[in-house]
Amino acid sequence: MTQIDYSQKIPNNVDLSSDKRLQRALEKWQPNYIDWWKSVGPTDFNENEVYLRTAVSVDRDGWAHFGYVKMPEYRWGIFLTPREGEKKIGFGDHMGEDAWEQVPGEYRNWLRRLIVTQGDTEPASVEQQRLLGHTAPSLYDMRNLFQVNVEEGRHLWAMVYLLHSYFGRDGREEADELLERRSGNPDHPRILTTFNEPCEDWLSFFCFTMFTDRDGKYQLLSLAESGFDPLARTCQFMLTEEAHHMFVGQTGVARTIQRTCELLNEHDGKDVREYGAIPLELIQRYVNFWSSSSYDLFGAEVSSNSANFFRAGLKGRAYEEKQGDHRALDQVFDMEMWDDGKLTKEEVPLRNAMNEVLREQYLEDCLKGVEYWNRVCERAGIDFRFTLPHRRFHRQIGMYSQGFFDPAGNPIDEATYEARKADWLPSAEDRAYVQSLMKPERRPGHFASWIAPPAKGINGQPVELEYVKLARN
Ligand code: BYC
Ligand code: FE
Ligand code: FE
Repeated sequence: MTQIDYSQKIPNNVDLSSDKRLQRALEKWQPNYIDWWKSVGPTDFNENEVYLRTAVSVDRDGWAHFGYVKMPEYRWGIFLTPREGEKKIGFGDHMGEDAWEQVPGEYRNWLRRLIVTQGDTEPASVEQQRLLGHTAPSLYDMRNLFQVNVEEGRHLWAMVYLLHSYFGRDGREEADELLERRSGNPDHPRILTTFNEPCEDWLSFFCFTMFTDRDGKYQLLSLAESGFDPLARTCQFMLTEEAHHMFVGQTGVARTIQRTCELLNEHDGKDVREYGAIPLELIQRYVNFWSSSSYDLFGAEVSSNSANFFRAGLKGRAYEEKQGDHRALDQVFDMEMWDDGKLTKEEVPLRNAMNEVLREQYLEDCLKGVEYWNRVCERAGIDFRFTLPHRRFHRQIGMYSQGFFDPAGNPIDEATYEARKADWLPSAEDRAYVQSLMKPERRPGHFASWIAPPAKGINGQPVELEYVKLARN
């Protein structure tokens, strides 16, 4: 029952072959997807064998198979966590009613919008990362990049399945448009801010997978609570893949820090740039940029959209079962409002604060990652400590975007902000320096100057494995 049918053109565990219309529609979308992959997915390397994991079952244990595949031949498929007994809606006004197997008519537009927004981020990230294969600091890292890319491709499939299967003609149109918008294209951009930012070096990639993929984790957790059961089960399975993406980010930054610490110790605190590594302060500025950009992805602090999604039972909190009152009807949230140039406390109806609730859950998780980086410094005997910028720092979305704040969240005036900006966010010079280090290292088991090797390889394989087989001629 949980086995995935790989004899089909589109591997799936949703019995696709029993619905010929749906199957035909998806098989029609499939070549457009492959065209999209070839034209704006990873440049080159599509002919190379990559040591990738592919989902072969939706069981918790042993769900993945590892082996060499060429990326365009990756078996992108449709996998939902199996249904468990009688599912009930777990929050909002419909709490306790049977979960929906079909789209409830009154919520159709909201639901479609949530699915489209989620779906849009997946191909966007692949587009953002398309050039990075050329400058990979090792074959191990190159493989991780491609693993993330193929799985984001699969996440797009996951949302396209829902659109095709449950939203009829407009769902099919939305699915086509998911292949038409382009990250960073001013005329036809991706929907959310962070997914239009350039991601042109590996420090950005690691920060992106640390912070932006982690937004993905929290959005998926909240959608995995959905009363629309097909969405909930789709997101549950996506979360199993997501863990590796954040591992890539967290350990990628940690290995960069470790390399810098080693050089600081070897050369007695000299400027590590002389040895081709990245100064810790510069890493902090990248952390500040990508984390704050990712804070924006939770939307405005006070949001009637978020109240509607919650009320309707479409989008809950992460780990809803651990929350107190699942209706959240009479509770309030103590919000720090930025109002007319001042911070004031105000009680906001909890449902209207759901974006902020989720952002708080996310911030706690990010903090653990930062603590992990600080243990790297500590173990090396280096004084430096990383910090997570305050949720008010450097925002483009929500009420704090109206003011200026330092990384600790203190209000400051614009002149001070402008004067200190280069201490807090990557400057053009920082970016140029990081870019100058982006020289490919393609010998198995070797690593670029700026990054330490990982503690272990992928799937119990040695670090020296030829994770991507590059043609030698
Ligand atoms: N950029 O009421 P508000 C992932 C818009 S990442 C641009 O606060 P709401 C992944 C908003 O659309 C997870 N626009 O919004 C990671 C609205 O527009 P309209 C992706 C923004 O709806 C790495 C207006 O501002 N999943 O999976 O409460 C690699 C008012 O805003 C932004 C989801 O996002 C922004 N940052 O909250 C690969 C889940 N923020 O209506 C993949 C689905 C807000 O005025 N999405 N706006 O035209 C949602 O749940 C919600 O749409 C949001 C926004 C939380 C994003
Ligand atoms: Fe994803
Ligand atoms: Fe991801």
